[in-house]
Amino acid sequence: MTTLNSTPRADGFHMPAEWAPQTQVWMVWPERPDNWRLGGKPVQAAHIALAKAIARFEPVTVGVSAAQYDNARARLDLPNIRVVELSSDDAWVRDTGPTFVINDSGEVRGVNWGFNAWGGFDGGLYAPWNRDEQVGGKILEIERCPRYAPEDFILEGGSIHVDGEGTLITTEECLLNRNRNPHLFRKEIEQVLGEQLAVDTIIWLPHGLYNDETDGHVDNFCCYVRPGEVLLAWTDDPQDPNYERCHAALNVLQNTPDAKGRTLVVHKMPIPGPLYATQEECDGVDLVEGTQERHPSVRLAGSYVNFLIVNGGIIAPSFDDPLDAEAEAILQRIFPEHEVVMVPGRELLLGGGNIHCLTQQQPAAASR
Ligand code: KQY
Repeated sequence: MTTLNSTPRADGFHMPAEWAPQTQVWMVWPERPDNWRLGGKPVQAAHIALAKAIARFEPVTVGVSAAQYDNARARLDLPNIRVVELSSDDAWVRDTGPTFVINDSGEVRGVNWGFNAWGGFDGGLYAPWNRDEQVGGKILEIERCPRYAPEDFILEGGSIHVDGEGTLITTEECLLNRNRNPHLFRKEIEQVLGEQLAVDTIIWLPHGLYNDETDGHVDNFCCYVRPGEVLLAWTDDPQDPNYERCHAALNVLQNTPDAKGRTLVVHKMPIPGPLYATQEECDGVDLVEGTQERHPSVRLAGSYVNFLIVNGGIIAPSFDDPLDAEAEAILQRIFPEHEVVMVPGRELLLGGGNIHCLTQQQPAAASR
């Protein structure tokens, strides 16, 4: 595999926005029994529904362990879905996969970040994570994409969103957490992001969503919907622990010009629930020391913002919640040219994330 010594910015590459044309979406088969209840069987059904929904719009590749290969291959024998053997520690390819970058002459490369399972031995979610750490490099090798591998830098794809025009949104709660890159100051983190993704302006939201076990990934809280416009998870209820978080984020978003000098338009998306796992759902998860325990008293970080943009479609989670219809209507209003498809997201949420966290789009670089 070719590892480049330069940086994407120096070579004329940048991270495109999610709405840029894509060649495929990557997913990784969920199976670890200390994260997914009942040996992963309910979430595997939800994962198949998700892969099918995406495959209506573009090809999907699902990476699967040797142990689950036969099962996944048989169940995913569906149009537009490719299955490849790929070891991992869990299914969160948004975070373990590469961040693809493109240039103006039709080339695609990848940034292969360091990964420490959302905090290593200081609040991380499981150990070991060595198979997860290899996922990005393996995907790039399968795709014959040259890779950049920034040294000594931990980053998960779910902790950033870009507009493709020079601005990146992230959260202080995650990127400035001492369990990610404690050896770097904010300015140094900004420099790495600037070089690796070719962004000029970083908008720092103080927090992500309450109880998000990733330490507040932005992809569960706020995302770009087009240049100059974002969608923010929102509550008007001062009793909701998200109230302060949402209002603090709105304040930053309305007062930080982007790289093009624009003041952002902020759309609001209600937060479902509050949602909780049932005792039965928690009891279905294996207890393993060092892995996140599940308890019915702990509010789940459910969010409609955790959706994926594909070619012509928006794939968003539903939660059997009274707000599902409103969320779908908001997405359809914001994306009038896309078909909004709601996919059951509860089983995905029980594992600690949702659709955006479980997918990684691969951009198609059209020659200009
Ligand atoms: O949401 C994500 N990006 C990852 C969540 C990991 C949860 C592991 N239990």
